[in-house]
Order: sequence, then C-alpha cells, then structure tokens
Amino acid sequence: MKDAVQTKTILRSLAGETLPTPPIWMMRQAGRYLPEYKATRAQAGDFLSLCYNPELAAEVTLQPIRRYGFDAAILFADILLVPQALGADLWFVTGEGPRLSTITSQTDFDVLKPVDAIHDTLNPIYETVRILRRELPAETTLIGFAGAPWTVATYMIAGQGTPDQGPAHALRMGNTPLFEALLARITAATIEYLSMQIEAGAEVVKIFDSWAGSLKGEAFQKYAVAPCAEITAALKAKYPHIPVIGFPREAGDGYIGFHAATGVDCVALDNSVSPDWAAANVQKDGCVQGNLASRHMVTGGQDLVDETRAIVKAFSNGPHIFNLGHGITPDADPENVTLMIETVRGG
Ligand code: 1CP
Repeated sequence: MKDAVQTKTILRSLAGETLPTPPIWMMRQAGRYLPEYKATRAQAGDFLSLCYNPELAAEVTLQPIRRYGFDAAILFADILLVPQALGADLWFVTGEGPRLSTITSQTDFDVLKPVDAIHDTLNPIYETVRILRRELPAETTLIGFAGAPWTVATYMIAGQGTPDQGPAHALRMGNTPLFEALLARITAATIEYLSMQIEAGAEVVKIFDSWAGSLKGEAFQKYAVAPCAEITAALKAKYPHIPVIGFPREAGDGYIGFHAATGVDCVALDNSVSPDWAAANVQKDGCVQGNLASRHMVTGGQDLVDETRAIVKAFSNGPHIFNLGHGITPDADPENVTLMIETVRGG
C-alpha cells in the first residue's frame, strides 16, 4: 500500500513534495469537447442518466485518461446530485443548464430529507468509484469531489446558476437562521457523501466552491472558510491519510492563509491570480493547483505554450499540480490539451 502511494505523482505533490515535473489533470476533463464523451452521453440518454449509470459514468471518467494519460481521474458526477439526494427536484434544460426546485422559506426547507437518506439516491455514484478503482491504471490517482456548501446553496436557493448569486445573498441577509440551517444540512450531507466516496476508493477529495468569490470579508470567513474547515476536519478525523483539495474560486486575497484556516492539503487557484503572486503568497503554505486560463484550450498556439511554461516556472520551487483555472469549455480543441500536456512534461 505504501509503495503504491509513493509512485502516484499527485499524492506526492499533495504530501508536499516538489517534483521536477508537476503532475497534471484538468477540470471537466470528461466533457463535451470530447467526441467520445458525447457518444457515451447519447447512449445514456441525458446527463443525469449518465451520472447515475455506474458503467457509463466510469467509461467517461476513463476516456480522458486513455486519450491523454492524465495523472488523475476525477469521478464523473455533479455537485447538484447532493441537493437532489436531499429531495430537491433537479433537471437540465438543453443549452441553458441546471434547474432545481427553490428553497426560500421554512416550508421549502422542511420538505428536505434528513442527511442519512442521501445514500438511497447516491449509491450508484459509490459504485462508479468502485469500478474506477478496479479499472484505472496503477499510476493514476482517483479524485472524488463535492460542491462546497455555499456554492451548492446558491443553486438550491435560486433554482439555477446566477451571475451574482443574488437570491442566495438575499436569503443570507434576509433570513440568516434559515440560510444557516440550509448550509448546515448541506455541510453534513457533504461529509457523508465524501466519506462514502472515500470508503469506495477515492484517494483524494476536492471541494468546489465555484462562487466563493462573491462572499466578502466576514461572510467569506463564515460561509466559505468555516464550512470547508468543518468538512476537512470531519474527513481528517476518519481518514487522516486522504488529502483534501479546496477550490475557493475567485477568492483573491482570500486565498492567503486558506491552507491553514481550513486544513486542506492543497489550494486550487483560478486564473484571476498571477502565478508569481500565488507562489509567494499561497504556495508558501503548501501545495497549489492551477491555473492556466481555459480559453487557451480554445485558442492554442504559442500563447498556450508561453503561458503554460510561465505557470510551471512560477510554481517550480514548491509542490504544484498543473491544472486549468476553471473547467475546459465545450468549444475547446482536443489538440490543444495535447499541446498543454506536452509543454508541461516536455518543457
Ligand atoms: O451537457 C452535459 O454533458 C453536461 C455538462 C456537465 C458536465 C460534464 C455538467 C452540468 N456537469 C458535468 C460534470 C461535472 N461537474 C464534473 C465531472 C468531472 C470533471 O470535472 O470532468 C464536475 C467536477 C462538476 C462540478 C460542477 N458542476 C461545478 C463546480 C465546478 C465548476 O465548474 O465551477 C458546478 C458549479 C456544477 C454545476 C453544473 N453542472 C453542469 C453545469 C453546466 C453546471 C454549471 C451551471 C451554471 O452555473 O451555469
């Protein structure tokens, strides 16, 4: 067991080692930019059927590993499965995105299921993890994930993605006890969900706080830092050897001290912060992940090569996992992913 762990480059970076070549994976590496993903998604019928079909979800997780040889695979699922498991209605509108039943009153909240009921819905996801642990190459690390409570709450409150998370901020300020009860329920469900992913074989977990950037000052501390710290502490108490990656996207100065404040092993960076700034202010406290702008996967060329090299160089004096600053977009060219990987690995 110990030997296997030591050969996996991502686990070495997460343990704090500085490697000559950073390991690499990519957010949304299984996605619509890949023709083989679109084919399997069509076979499943729709996106949610794909998430809940363990064989096909494992297949799309493996596709980018076969094509590119990434150092990690990320479980194919979605952050919005937790609200669904708690009893929210969830559906996807083609070309628009997710829709959920909304939670804006105590009556809406009272309908939600208790935390221990989530596994009835989420069991297929744990099966996907078990399949992946059997089928992944020995050198590939399996990453499980969940949304952070604030980000998940923004979707549960608004019923959809929102540019400024306005409805969630309105509830946060207009009915703080209800907002905090919702956050507490999501936090407890997330601890359960990630624990089961780890029991099934996830070797690392990542907490996606995609909308952390709209929380400022004290609100950032209370609703981004504190829930991430609570989840991390609960997982570390049960699984001390499982590394946790935190991603408080667009946190800006909030990235400073995030390792220590939350206990995460790695802080994932979006591309709004400069690599040199992040090396000096964030990587000094531990492993960082990131942060090439996703648009380079669309535009390619010398800019991609130059920016990739600059990021590798800026983070070369400490533990670093190469990644994008956010998910790859459906209009990306798969060839540009190859160019990024060759640049990271070949110089
Ligand atoms: O049409 C399709 O095939 C669906 C597109 C899609 C995909 C491929 C969605 C809908 N989710 C996913 C998979 C997914 N989502 C993964 C799988 C693994 C991988 O990265 O390869 C992960 C980790 C997520 C996480 C996720 N879902 C986040 C956090 C990360 C981020 O991108 O900021 C968020 C915010 C979601 C919600 C969601 N699910 C899907 C969409 C289009 C969205 C964003 C909705 C919005 O705000 O507009």
